[in-house]
Amino acid sequence: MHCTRLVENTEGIYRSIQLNSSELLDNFLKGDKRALARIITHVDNRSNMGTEIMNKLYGKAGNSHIIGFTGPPGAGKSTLVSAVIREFRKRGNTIAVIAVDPTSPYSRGALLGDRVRMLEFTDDPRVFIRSMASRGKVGGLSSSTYDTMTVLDVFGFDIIIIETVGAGQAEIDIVQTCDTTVVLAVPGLGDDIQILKAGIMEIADIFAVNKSDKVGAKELSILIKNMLISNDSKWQVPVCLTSAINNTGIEEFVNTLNDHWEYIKKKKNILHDNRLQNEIINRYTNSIKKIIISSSILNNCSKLIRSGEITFTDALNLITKQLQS
Ligand SMILES: Nc1nc2c(ncn2[C@@H]2O[C@H](COP(=O)(O)OP(=O)(O)OP(=O)(O)O)[C@@H](O)[C@H]2O)c(=O)[nH]1
Ligand SMILES: [Mg+2]
Repeated sequence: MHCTRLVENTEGIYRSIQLNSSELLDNFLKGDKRALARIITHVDNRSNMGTEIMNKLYGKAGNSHIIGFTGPPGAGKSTLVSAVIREFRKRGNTIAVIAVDPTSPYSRGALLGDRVRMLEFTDDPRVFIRSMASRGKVGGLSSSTYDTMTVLDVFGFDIIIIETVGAGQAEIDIVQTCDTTVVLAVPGLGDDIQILKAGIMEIADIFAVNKSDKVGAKELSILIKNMLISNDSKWQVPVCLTSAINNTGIEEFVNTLNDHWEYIKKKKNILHDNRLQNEIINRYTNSIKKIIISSSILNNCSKLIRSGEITFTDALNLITKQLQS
């Protein structure tokens, strides 16, 4: 017991002082970054104190510009995010980053690389970086990631960036959660395949063709532009060329992020709407699956379809009716 506590004491002396939730919350609301880190740990561990604090914070969020960065592994997401942090800091904005690892459930801590890359910001009190595992929820963002976003929002960060490897569901979750979704593409990966991957064109508010110092970047940006279906919306998805390591195109890219924020701000979906929707859908999906699996209706209907007694549509209607009753 004692040992466990010691292991958890990653924030030093501060952690050994036992604060109750309202003291912790007071410090947090005064802008204490250690209190922020501690609250996130509580939220991540799903502790009672975490839940207690979250219930007080839910109503206060909604001011930060939440930006999602997604794209294939190694596209330069973390490097680009670092360059973006530098640019936003130059402009006086405060910024928090959550690096989500959606890949494997057993690789907690695998994002050490990202942490190391972003070490240059550890002394800046206006930058906060946290790595989180997506932990279980198939490919998507975990509940504690949503909660962490809320915590960071209430703390008052102007910008919150979520970095996630493009892995299907995580991308979709990002769109539902972020105000601005940036999709990274890089030359040399077999262009069309990476872009055409399930619905990626639809989710991007902004494309960043990173590694623009490499051969084929310009061609790739033209290809993407041509693939973008122009719609009636006032926002036409821009394709930015960036070279994160050479710091080129970053100013323009950050201007584009701000342009989208100006465009979307008025109709910003408060995080909770999306999260409530996601969680309710998950809950219902799970309970519906349980009902279907535990009943014989699926099996019976399949038999009836096979024997020609009912059609597929009849079966669908029958099952839906049963679920609603
Ligand atoms: N040539 C070139 N290399 C870059 C650029 N941006 C990043 N890289 C390199 O690409 C490699 C991967 O960069 P990361 O920032 O770790 O990429 P990532 O997308 O965050 O990777 P994961 O988080 O592992 O998916 C590193 O070696 C970077 O130095 C760029 O603009 N040009
Ligand atoms: Mg990364």
